[in-house]
Amino acid sequence: MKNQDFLIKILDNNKILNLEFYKKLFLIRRSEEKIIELYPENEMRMPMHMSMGGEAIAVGVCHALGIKGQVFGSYRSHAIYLAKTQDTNNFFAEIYGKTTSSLKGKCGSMHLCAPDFGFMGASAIVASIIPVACGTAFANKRKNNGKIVSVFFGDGAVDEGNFWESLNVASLMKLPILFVCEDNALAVHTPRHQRQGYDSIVSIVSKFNCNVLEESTTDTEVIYRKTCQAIELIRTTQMPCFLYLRYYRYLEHVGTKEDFDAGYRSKEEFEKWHKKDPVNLQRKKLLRFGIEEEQIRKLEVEIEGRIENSIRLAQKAPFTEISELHRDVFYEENKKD
Ligand SMILES: Cc1ncc(C[n+]2csc(CCOP(=O)(O)OP(=O)(O)O)c2C)c(N)n1
Ligand SMILES: [Mg+2]
Repeated sequence: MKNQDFLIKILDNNKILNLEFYKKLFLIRRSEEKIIELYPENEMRMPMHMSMGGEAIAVGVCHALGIKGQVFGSYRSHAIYLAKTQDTNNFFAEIYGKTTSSLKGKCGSMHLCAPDFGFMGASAIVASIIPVACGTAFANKRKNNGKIVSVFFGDGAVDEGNFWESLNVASLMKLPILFVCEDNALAVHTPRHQRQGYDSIVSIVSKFNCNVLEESTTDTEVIYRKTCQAIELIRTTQMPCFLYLRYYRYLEHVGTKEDFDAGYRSKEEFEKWHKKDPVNLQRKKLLRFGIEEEQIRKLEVEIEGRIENSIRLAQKAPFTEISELHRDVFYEENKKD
């Protein structure tokens, strides 16, 4: 292949990759915007921890891991679920608590999972999923199946013993695991500097037998490439990797509203981050690649149609029968107390 053809091929591949990122980012953003619109109707009967602002992390990391890559998340996992599955039918059926969801409405927004797509589970107890992810990584290592587990958690999870014990075990046992710390500098309303007796988590984790990478960006492609580097490091060094990524949470800790009047953070800070909003940034990138505005809009309309349709189906679907309550859950049938 001539040099020029080779360059064109690379550019084409990059364009396809970035288009793929945009489709996922837009799907996640519009799905959450619909939740904001419809939540006040009180038909989605569950707390909502929105991903808005952090979409680039879920899309970049999950794309690098691929469908087979196993991931675990927290109660803030809408973006991970949709990045992994792009399945808005199941997503909306689940958050409307309906039987048409493959989870039958028993998990809700905080405990989303899709094992067929490698999204293995999520927990609302801060940091509690990290040791579960380590256990899965240990099983993969024992089976020698080449799989890499990734676990997403917030900066608040780093305040928990569970995190440090897991990091220690993963470093000691050389587990094939990618720790993804999504740092929005807040645990509910408490800023990081009021909770942590050190300045840099990265410098402490570096003392473990664990690779460390960090990035502060809203560019999905940069996060994707960092994750590819992390996966390569896990494979070549046979050690875990800690990927530290900063982002800004757009909405209140739980709920669908902005909370800049709550007094713990400023609108100016939001505006600074919003200038480099991950979805807008990616859209501009597509235009720079020469993709026409009309083409992008067509794509967006198609995705919006899919979301609207999923919502209509979810609204019309029946609730799960009471007889389902104890199916698919750990339950001691004969326990009498
Ligand atoms: C073990 C435990 N302690 C306290 C809580 C209450 N709680 C829910 S979310 C949260 C903050 C977690 O912050 P972070 O891990 O940074 O995640 P973020 O919400 O910022 O995504 C706390 C303290 C909990 N769910 N679990
Ligand atoms: Mg946080």
